[in-house]
Amino acid sequence: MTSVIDPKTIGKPARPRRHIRTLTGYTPETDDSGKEKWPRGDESVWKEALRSVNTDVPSITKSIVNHVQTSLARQAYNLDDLGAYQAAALSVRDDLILNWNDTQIHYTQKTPKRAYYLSLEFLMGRTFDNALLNLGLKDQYREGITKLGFNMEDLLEQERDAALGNGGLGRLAACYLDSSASQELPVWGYGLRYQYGIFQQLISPEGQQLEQPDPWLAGGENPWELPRLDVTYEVRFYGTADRLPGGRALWHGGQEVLAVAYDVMVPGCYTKNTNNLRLWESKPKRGFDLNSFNAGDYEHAVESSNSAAAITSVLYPNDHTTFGKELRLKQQYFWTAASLADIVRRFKNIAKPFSEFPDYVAIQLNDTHPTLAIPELMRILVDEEEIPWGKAWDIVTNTVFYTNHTVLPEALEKWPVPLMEHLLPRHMQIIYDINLSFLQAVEKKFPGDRDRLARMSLIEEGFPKQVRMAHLACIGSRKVNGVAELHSELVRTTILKDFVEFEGLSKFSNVTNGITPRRWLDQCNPELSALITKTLEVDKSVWLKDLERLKELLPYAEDAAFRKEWAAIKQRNKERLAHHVETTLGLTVNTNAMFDVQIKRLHEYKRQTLNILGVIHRYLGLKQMSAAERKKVNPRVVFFAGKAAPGYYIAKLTIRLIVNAARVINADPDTRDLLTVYFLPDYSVSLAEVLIPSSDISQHISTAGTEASGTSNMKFCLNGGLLVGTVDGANIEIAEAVGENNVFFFGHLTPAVEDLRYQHMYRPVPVEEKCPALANVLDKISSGMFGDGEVYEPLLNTIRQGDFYLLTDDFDSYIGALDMVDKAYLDKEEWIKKSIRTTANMGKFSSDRAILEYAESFWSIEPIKVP
Ligand code: NBG
Repeated sequence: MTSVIDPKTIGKPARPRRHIRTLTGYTPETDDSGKEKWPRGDESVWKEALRSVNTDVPSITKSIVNHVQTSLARQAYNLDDLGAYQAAALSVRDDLILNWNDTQIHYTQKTPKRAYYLSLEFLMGRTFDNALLNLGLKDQYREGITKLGFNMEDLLEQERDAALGNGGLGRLAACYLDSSASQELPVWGYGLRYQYGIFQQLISPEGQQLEQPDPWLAGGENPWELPRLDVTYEVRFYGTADRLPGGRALWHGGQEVLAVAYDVMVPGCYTKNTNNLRLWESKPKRGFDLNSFNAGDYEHAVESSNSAAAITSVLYPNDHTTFGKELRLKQQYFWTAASLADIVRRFKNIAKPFSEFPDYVAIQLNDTHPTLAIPELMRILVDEEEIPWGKAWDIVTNTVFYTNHTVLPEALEKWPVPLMEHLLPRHMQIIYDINLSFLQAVEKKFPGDRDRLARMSLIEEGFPKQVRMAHLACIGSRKVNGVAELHSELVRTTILKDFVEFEGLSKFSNVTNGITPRRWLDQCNPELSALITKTLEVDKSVWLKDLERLKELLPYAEDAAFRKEWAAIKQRNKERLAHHVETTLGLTVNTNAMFDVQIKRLHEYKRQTLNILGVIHRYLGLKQMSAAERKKVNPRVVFFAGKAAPGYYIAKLTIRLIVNAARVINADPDTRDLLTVYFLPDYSVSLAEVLIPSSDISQHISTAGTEASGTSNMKFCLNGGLLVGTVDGANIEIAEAVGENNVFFFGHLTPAVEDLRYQHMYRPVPVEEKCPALANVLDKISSGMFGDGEVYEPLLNTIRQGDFYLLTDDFDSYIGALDMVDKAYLDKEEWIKKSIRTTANMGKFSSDRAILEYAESFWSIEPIKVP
């Protein structure tokens, strides 16, 4: 049969296709008496064959072996750890699918209001262990795996991290998914299925960061996702938008690509509820661009099919910077368009008028990356559903919510108008239309205030003009929030001040970030989790879902036997980390020393540089001491880990300095029992899971007012590590919760920062005068103590001149704080008490609390338990 295409239809938007659902959403029909009808075949034969989750060891081993035989086509003779992991993972996947299916059907039947979390990044890490713990099947699987002749820990190590994120923002999204499922909330995530996640970091012999692609899907099938080749949408780029009468427009021509869904199962903790993370992959539409194909331009057609596949090929590895790259904007539109098409389709299935859309749908924008959801929803409502502009705007602004994750100017997204006009002509029209009525309203409230209009406009004047995405996200949303108290205050008083004055304070609020205690305590620190369960005398599912229960540990700080157990667990976690370093890097770590950890993206504002300069200062001090003096010193091991954006020259120099300083310091026989430094390459979620439980102290030392929240600070404290930090982000709330005497604060406060920067600029004081100790460290680096000093000049000059991140202002008090740490650590019993009290007071920082705040205060959704 030949297919015939009407040439007139080429390049025109297709008529909306009725979506045929095959896997999710089927609901039973009822007969005349209202009884559910069995859809086909013999009901009893079906029911006999249906299975439920395998919970006993024999059915688990049976299922694993079945996958060895069939899915892997292997036998006991040729099964290695990787194969055994794959078979076990497929077996767990089967169980997850059962729960997932029941959950989706239940939601479809009950039609609750749902929330959709749109995030360009989901930093999930490994799934196997987490799934087993949430299903409550870890012990059974361990037993089964042992009986089959394998070791659980070895199999867990086989899994590759799903690293579809840069750092905190993506990991937060992953924690929120876990909490949504665990709290039985109908929440779906939407993201992109990148072929390459965050790059792998290698360190060259000179100490340079090198980047290598992360083909995380290359190992074959990913058991944690379900390809949904039947769920596809067409997404258009470029072309022309012709305005029609009545405010509508027809957008046609250009390039059309296909979005294909991959569903990732997100199991809740000790509940059947298993939510969905839908990731989109781009594919060429019918393999070719029909426009070019029809015009006889075969080569261009093939080229454009490559460019379709490129859209979801790689995660952009920049954290806190934007580059205005066309492909990045394509990613953003591709993902929001596919997600909205899917959301609208699901809404239309329940056959309600669009005026009720906000009663069924809440859309959360994770930072400005998905802001195009606002004009895209307007386009769908106005152009496709023929809803009048004003009504459509009401629907949008009652559906969308926006979370801001940074006030750093370099991270606030702006897109050049010419690029937008070219790539998304219809959206640019919509943005202009929104802007006009918005500015008219502002003018009405503040007549004649032209500066204000210029400041608030969605369009920033300049060459080229730029679209300010944060402004669009703000005016298109029902609520705007920051991620910690201080940060939300800064959002209200700095970047969105004008909007607060125009729209009123009540639209702007705060939801302090949280972390999931399932992964960040139960999974990464099983011994501590077991001790807590034993001590609280409740099932662990209880306190893991109600983290405030940790408060009940407080009295045990006074119990010497409990303290001993607590300290022994910390010690074993230190040994676990030491073992990891030994096996991966071949280095021996002194586990009798204090472990001091700073792990996060490399960024000037996070001030890893301050840390390494402090380490060098300590080293120089040790070198000057007599043997007797050294005996009194508290031995310390300092760990660093983190990736720098590939184009971030200064951050890469910091890595180089850390690596080379470590080399010199660790080799010095005078000091190496007292101070060693490690840079652990290729930081990941899995590496964090080993590092975090082992810390005595961790460092969160950003310049005041720059770190929106931070979430690793919460993870360390939950695991009984003490915090060294500046008065910034969530550090402040952590100190409030655990007590200021249990944290080590230093540095200037946020209100002082602007003045200090002014001083640096207009009344500079040489570092030699201002901070001689720091000047001495800088001199030693320049003079070649850690290899060619010239190499580091650009880094050192950022401190000597301008010093935007205030290292010269904070260095002395930083060293002072570390001295306090040394003193406090001498009193071991008191230290352990601090550690216990810290953990006990971390209940607030569960992501369950955070997600419930979103659900109740913003989305108005309720838990819905799957029976
Ligand atoms: C980051 C902030 C962190 C915060 C996470 C999660 C961006 C743009 N922001 O402080 O820097 O913890 O978001 O909210 O990645």
